[in-house]
Amino acid sequence: MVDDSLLASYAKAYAEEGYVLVKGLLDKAEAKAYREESHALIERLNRDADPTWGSARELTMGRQTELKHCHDVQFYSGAFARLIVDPRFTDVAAAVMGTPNVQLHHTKLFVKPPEKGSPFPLHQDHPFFPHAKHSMGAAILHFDDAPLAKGCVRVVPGSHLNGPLAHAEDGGWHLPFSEWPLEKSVPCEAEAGDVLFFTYLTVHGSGVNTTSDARTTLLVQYRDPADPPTVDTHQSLGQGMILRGIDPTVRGGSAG
Ligand SMILES: O=C(O)CCC(=O)C(=O)O
Repeated sequence: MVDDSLLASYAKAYAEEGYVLVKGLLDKAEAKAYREESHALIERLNRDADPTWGSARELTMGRQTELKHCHDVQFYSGAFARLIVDPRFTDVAAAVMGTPNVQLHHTKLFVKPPEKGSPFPLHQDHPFFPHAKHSMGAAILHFDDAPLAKGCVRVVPGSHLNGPLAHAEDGGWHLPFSEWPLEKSVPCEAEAGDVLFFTYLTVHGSGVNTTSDARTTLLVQYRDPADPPTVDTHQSLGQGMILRGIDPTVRGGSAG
C-alpha cells in the first residue's frame, strides 16, 4: 500500500505540473525480471513492423532509427497481466485522477534499441483518443535506467493547463516543430523501477537512444470509467478492463 500523504503529494504534482515521477514503485529485481520478460516477448514475436512515427525523421535529420513494440502485452504474458492490476500502480493512477476507479485503455511495450532507438516528437495523447472529461493518463513503467542519452521521456511542465492543442498528422500526431522543438521540454531521467505518470494533455516526447544499451518501458494508458470517449477510435484488445474499483456506468442488463 502506498502511504496516503505520498499519494496526495503525487496528485498535487500531477494536477499542477501535469506529471509526476514516482521513484522505486517497482524494486530493482522486479524491474530486471520485467525487462527480461519484455525482451523475451519481443524475441518470441519476431515482428518486422516498426512503429517509429514518420514525423520522427524530422528529429533525426532523416537518419533511420528503430523501435520495437508490442501492444496489449497482458495477452501475451501473465507477468504483465499481474503488473497492470498491482495496487502499487493502480493506487497511484486512482490518486492522480482523483477517482477510486481505474479502467484500462491499452498497454504498449517499447524497446528502444541501442544506438538507434527512435525518438517521439512533442505531442499530446489527446488527439489519438479524445475523452469528454480528459481523465485519461499514461504511466510509463521503466524496466531499465533511462538517462537522457537513452532517449528518456521528456515533458513540458504545466502544458496540460492549456487544454487540447492543434496537432499535425503526418505519421503520428505531433505539434508543429517550429513552436515545439524537443528542447522546449524537460527530460524525465528515470531509473529501473520508476514510473512516470502524466495526463493525456501533457505535452511530451523523447529523444534518440544513442547508448549501447536498450531502453525498455511499458506504457499503460488508463482512464476513469465514467469518462466516455468522444470519438470511436483506437480500440484495442482488453480495452475497458477494470484495473481498480468498479465500472459505475454498468446498470442492470439481461440475465445470462
Ligand atoms: O516512450 C516514449 O519515449 C514516448 C512514448 C510516447 O510519447 C507515446 O507513446 O505517446
